[in-house]
Amino acid sequence: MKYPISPDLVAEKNDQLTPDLQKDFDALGEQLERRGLNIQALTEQAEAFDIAVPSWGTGTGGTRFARFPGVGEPRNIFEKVEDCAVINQMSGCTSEISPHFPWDAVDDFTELKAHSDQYGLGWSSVNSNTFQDQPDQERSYKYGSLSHADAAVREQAVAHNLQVIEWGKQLGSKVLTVWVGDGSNHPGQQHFQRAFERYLASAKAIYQGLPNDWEMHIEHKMFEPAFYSTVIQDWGSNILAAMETGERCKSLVDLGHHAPNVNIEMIVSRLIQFKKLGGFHFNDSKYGDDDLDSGSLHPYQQFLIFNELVDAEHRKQEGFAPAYMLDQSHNVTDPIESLINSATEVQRSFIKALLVDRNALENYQNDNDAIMASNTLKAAFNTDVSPILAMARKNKNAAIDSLATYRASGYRQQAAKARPDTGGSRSGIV
Ligand code: AFD
Ligand code: MN
Ligand code: MN
Repeated sequence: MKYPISPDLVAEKNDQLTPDLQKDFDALGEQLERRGLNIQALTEQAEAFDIAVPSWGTGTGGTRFARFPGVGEPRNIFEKVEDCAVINQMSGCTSEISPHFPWDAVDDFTELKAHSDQYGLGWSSVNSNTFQDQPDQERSYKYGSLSHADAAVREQAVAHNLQVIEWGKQLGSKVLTVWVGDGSNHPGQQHFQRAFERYLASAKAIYQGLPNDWEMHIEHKMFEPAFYSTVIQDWGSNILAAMETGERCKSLVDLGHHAPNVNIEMIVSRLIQFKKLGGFHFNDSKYGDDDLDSGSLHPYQQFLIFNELVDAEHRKQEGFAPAYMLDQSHNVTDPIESLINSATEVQRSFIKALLVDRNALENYQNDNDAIMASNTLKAAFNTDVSPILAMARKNKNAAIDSLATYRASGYRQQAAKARPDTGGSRSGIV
């Protein structure tokens, strides 16, 4: 196994931090025991938790106004894999990469798979891209792709998705995620029903080419790049499309793709109930598709989402196995640091949700005791589970203090030397 950062450095830093961690861990363990919770079991759950990193998140993002690149940015998918290996080595909970095509397309996928294998990394959902024109492309997506009025454009977009599945097969992926920018900027520009009908026909054509052990995930987004209407605007359109398309077609929830203040946890519950929750793109948002770091603004909302997920697991809800992925754009931070932090924050929400006393909550709900029901959730949310997360990292030979260890390694400075800017980075675009 190959490590981008010296395991000796990680061990040395961990050794320094272990005595204090052990004290904090034991104190928390005692407290949790009084609440009927076992810290060892929780630590094992933290160790088993995994969330995929988006390949494009390893580059500095930007807005439509400007992009201010950092140093040592990955220039191709091989270098993105190396950065993902750093994130996993430090966080201990990101063992898979989600690639975006054609951005990450290579001539030899066997070579790419061998490259990721040596770092112990796998591949999660493959993402198609019909929201941009590529240089070698015959027809334009300016007015849409899977829902375009011209059948030839729709066929081209379907063919691209089928190609992405083929690439994904070579990497060992099992999920195709489809997000389209299709929509309209002016009232009257597009016939809502006809556009949706065309989308559904295209989605079915892709689904026909989906291997039996794969899922297709549809991602909704309220606006952008279309600013008046989008074809898959909300979870309603999404679940309808997933239901029409087929059993293994499910909805993907990107936290930034809803109107402000929408109750996302309830959307999650509805999707779970109808076996249509495919997965997540985690990020945080204040205004729209901000793609801010997970848990940086609304950690309670993220916890409430995990409360629904853990509840579904607790009830052994049939067919429940959502795929977790980050989808963020890092404009002012080192993307590696943001991704390490974000993965940990999502893991934190998961562990906190495991602390909820579900029997007590159910009783309070049945008794209409609103305040105690709310306090039951708050008791879990207000517990600092940092020692559990740190111990899980230590047990997996990841870094107890991920950011400090990453900074001490000098990885970014070395990358800056090894990867002079070619002006060709295609990562972190949106
Ligand atoms: C978009 C969507 C979608 C897409 C990504 C591309 O969230 O997941 O694949 O950004 O950068 O806003
Ligand atoms: Mn997304
Ligand atoms: Mn997005």
